[in-house]
Amino acid sequence: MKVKLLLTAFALLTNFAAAECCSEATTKKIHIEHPLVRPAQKNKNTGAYMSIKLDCMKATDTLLSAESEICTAVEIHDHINDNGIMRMRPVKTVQIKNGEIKFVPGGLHVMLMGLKRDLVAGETIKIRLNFEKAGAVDIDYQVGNPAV
Ligand SMILES: [Cu+2]
Repeated sequence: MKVKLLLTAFALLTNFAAAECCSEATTKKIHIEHPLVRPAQKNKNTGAYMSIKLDCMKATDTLLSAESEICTAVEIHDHINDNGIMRMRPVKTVQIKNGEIKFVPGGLHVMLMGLKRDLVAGETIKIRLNFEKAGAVDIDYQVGNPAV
């Protein structure tokens, strides 16, 4: 019983130490860098890319879903190597660990399905990212072709 109590106390202490390092980083300090959506025509699908950064390396958060008025459905996709062919597949959630995760062509991306209108390079569209800790984050995505 005593041992269990000690272990609990230790767990609480270590949790506290981690929390102190990150302070509010796990809840609000989330940054979306280089948000970009590939241009595409009405009724087609397209991909959105960005880097999701957290202030603290030890902080974690999870991207639960994304939504946008611009299309009929939004999914989070990843690519898997299927016998040498890269295929997209939907993923339920994306964990952000070690402070950063990148959404890039050929990797993770936010898939905008069934565009309601043409997306033209140079314009800006809104996508909402829903995080477990940070909550809903509205981001302006530049429409343009990725460098890679
Ligand atoms: Cu996709």
